[in-house]
Amino acid sequence: MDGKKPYYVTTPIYYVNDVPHIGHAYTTLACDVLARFMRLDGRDVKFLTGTDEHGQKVEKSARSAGMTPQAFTDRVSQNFRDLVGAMKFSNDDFIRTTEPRHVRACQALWQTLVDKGEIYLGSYHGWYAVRDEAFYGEDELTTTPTGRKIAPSGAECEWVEEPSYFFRLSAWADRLLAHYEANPDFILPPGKRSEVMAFVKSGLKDLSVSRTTFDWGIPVPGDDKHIMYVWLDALTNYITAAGYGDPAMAEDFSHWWPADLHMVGKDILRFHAIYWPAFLMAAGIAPPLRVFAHGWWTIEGQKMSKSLGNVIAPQALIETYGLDPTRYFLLREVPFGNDGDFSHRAMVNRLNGDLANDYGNLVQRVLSMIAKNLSGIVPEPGVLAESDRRLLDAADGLLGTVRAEIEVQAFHKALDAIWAVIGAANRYVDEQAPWALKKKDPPRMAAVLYVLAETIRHLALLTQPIMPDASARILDQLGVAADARQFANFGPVHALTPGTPLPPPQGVFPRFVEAAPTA
Ligand code: ME8
Repeated sequence: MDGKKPYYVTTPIYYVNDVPHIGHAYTTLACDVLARFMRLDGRDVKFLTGTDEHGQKVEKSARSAGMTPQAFTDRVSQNFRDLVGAMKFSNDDFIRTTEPRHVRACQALWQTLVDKGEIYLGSYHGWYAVRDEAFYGEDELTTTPTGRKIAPSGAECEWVEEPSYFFRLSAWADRLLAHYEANPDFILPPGKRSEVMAFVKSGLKDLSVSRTTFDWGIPVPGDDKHIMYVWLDALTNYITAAGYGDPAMAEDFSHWWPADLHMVGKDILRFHAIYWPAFLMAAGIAPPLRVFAHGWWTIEGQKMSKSLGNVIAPQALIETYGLDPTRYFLLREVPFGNDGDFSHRAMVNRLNGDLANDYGNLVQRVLSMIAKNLSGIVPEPGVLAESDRRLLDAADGLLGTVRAEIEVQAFHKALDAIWAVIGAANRYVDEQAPWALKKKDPPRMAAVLYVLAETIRHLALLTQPIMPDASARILDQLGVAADARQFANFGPVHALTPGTPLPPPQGVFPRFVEAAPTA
């Protein structure tokens, strides 16, 4: 904590009953890119992910695996930690809701809500979907010919009748609406904000926040027949990790909270944009600054499901296409916030088009000309022409553009802007034809290659958050020191130093070649 502006970003905490797939990797990847970007931009970053380990759904999965819930969650939580390693996520913390720090924070929040008169004892009777760990009103359900009740998410509901504590959610509708009005960017994208507002305007009922018919969860303070509703438990993770409920961490909590961003899938927006700010406001805690709901991926046009057998493990993508192309594809292919489809064809087009042909080829051409024609030494720029300045200014100006897009989680637009400069740089190579200048005008060839190398330095600095390995390899090949890769090194002041010897160039983005069909 050194006076730099803090940036706190969180992923949803994942249910451990599932194996990690591309949907989970997507959410965490978006946060990873934000966290890396903000660190490079000089912010003090906290990036949190973790696992949601309590509740009926996890208890059921443990039982069918023939294990105790604790042993089961200890084992499967590891799958999500392995994903962190495989995708090179740079999270600063990994929270498990079974940890003592989290139990303490949940009980502290509960007690505060009780003290403020926001929780009361009653009894619940209604529909509950274990798959979603959510309560549904009769009017939201459809009935199958055999009488089964199905939630809008497709999850089957069961009838529940039991004593329960309630949170006075109904009393918070007006204050929630006032909060959305006063903070137009609290929920993004805007279409999702309208949906949430319409839902709140239609009226909120008090929310059942404890259960008595199973016991895998956090006991209600002073009444341990009840365990806390798993969503109250799960949402609290965001403040647990910031230090809430631990007097020794009061200073950390005021440093990190409110979080800058909770990144979530559209399926769980209601919990984050309605319940969570209401719990927090009721406890006298500031709501997070933003909740962004991203879209869902389908696979080759189909919903991903275990029964269809089309669930894609991120590790499989990494093995087939490489880590950086996978990271690039996921954030480039689909406007962030929309649903998207993953297909092999689309992936190969991006890999061979944007990466190999555009970015890779630019880097490769320039570095090999410097190696061949200039003995691998950064040349003197000499006097710059108008066209040189134009390209350098475009590269320098990218930081502001990309920063503004990243600020609103528009990854695709940030990448569009970067690729526009890659396109301009490739056109500049063709126009200037440095290969033809070798004999005709060597100082001009040196100037052109210097301008290009400097442009590539800017591009590689900016692609670090999305493609950390490839960008590092490019910066290595340009002789950019490890401590000169922050965005503060943008612009002419920190330009490449003429006379610096460069290592021999190596390709960074190989083309994807389809395996020959086997007979
Ligand atoms: O909901 N496309 O956890 P979860 C894109 N434990 N994203 C997808 C996806 C897909 N096909 N499938 C899943 C929970 N996701 C709760 C969260 S937070 C306090 C508690 C992503 O394991 C998406 O972000 O079901 C979704 O919100 C998240 O995985 C849900 O993970």
